[in-house]
This record gives sequence, C-alpha cells and structure tokens, in this order.
Amino acid sequence: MGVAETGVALMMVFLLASCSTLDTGNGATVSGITDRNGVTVLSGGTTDQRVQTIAGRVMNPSGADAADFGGKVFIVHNGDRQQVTPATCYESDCQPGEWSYSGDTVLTSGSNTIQTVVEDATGNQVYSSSTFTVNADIPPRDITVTLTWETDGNDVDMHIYDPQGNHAWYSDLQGIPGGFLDLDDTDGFGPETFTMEQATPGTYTVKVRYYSTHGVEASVPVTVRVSLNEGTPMVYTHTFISSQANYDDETNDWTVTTFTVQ
Ligand SMILES: [Ca+2]
Repeated sequence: MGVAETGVALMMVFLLASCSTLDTGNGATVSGITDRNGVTVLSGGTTDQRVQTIAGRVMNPSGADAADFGGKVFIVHNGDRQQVTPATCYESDCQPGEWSYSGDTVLTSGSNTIQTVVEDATGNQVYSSSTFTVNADIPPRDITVTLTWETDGNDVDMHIYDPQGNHAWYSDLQGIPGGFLDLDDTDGFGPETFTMEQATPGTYTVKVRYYSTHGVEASVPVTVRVSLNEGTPMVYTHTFISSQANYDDETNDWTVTTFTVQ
C-alpha cells in the first residue's frame, strides 16, 4: 500500500471511528453499554452480564443556550421505554447543547436492541439514536419482573412473593431462594428487576409500594412488566398520588398481578 492509499485508509478508519462515537447528527447517541464489572460493549458486541448501564449523549430540545433540559429522555430496550435523567455534559468533547445520560437496563437472553429517544416539552419525539444491538450470552430466565416509574427523585418498591410465601424486597433482595431482586432504586425511574432462572412451580404475587415521595408532589405513573420464559412481557400500569406514599403501611399497596409457573 502506497502513501496515498495509506492516507485514504487512515481517513476511512477515522471517519468510521467518528461515526461510532460522535454521531450526534440525529440528536441522540448510545455510546456503549457497561456492566457492573466495568466492561463496556459497543454495538454489535456480545456480553455475558445481564445488568447493563446504557450511556450516551442527547441534544437539548430547548437549544444550546438553555440552562435546563427542555424535554424527556427515554431508553427504549426491545421496544419498552424507560425514562432517564439527562445531566450537563462536562467532558472535553461536549458540543454546545449536548447533554449526557445514563440508565440501567436488564438484558434478555439472546438479541437485544437499544435506542435512545428525546421528546420535547410538549411530548413530541424530536431526536432518536441509531439502534444499538447487543447479544446477551446469558441463560434464559423463567421469570423477569421489571418496575419503572415516571417521576424523578422518589422511591417506589417492588415486592415479590413466591408460592411458599417467601418475600423478595429491598430489605431482602434474595429473599426468594433462586431468585434475585437486583437493587433498590430510591430516587427515581427504576428499574428494579426481579429475575429467577429456574422457578419453583406455583403461583407468584407481585406488589408495589410507594415508599417515599422525597418531596415529589406529582402523581406517579408506574409500570410493571412480567415476562415468563423470556417471552413478550405482560404490561401493567398504575398511578400513585403523593398522599399514598407510606413506607410501613400496606393500605395503598398496588397488587399488580399473580401468575402461575407450571
Ligand atoms: Ca425503591
């Protein structure tokens, strides 16, 4: 390869690298996903870790000079939307009007698609990233239950009961033998995710409690998704109001659903 060809090849490599990391032309990017061991996977890659942090950049619909973010940011995983909070972008390569975001999601066994979209203040989708793909080389789960909510800063909790009455919750994340509630999100959006690889047959119950407003007065739209055998999730929604927040009173608990594992 001559000098000229080498130059062209280097330019192509540079352009490809630029497209994968700095492509904000459509107003949103997914720069990578990172597992809890700190290992980052780029689009098209494979991971053996179920819980991943999705990160990237979004443009502010209110423009480069606005002090506040004028809209909402959602991570769309396999078609399901989950809201995340954008933050001021401080890295040296941040463009004017560009904000950062990150949020956790739980992959399903096999192929996963991830996209980030931005809505303006009136709810119109104004930006969307390219679709990020990742293959999760993880065993399929009999049960996956995911809790998310649409307010920032408050605490909603998932409670799961197995056929024997064992209870998985924030105070006992592995209270159901063989099951695993991944974390207690206390400041907004979730997700809190319960997974069980080989479920004991019988009937399971899912409940949700509004633990604390932490000063949030708005009503709280809550979504629970239940997927059995990694199939299409059943989706349940509910709205709490601020007066229903109570950490130790079950009166206003939302009994989401019961489901039976054969
Ligand atoms: Ca919580």
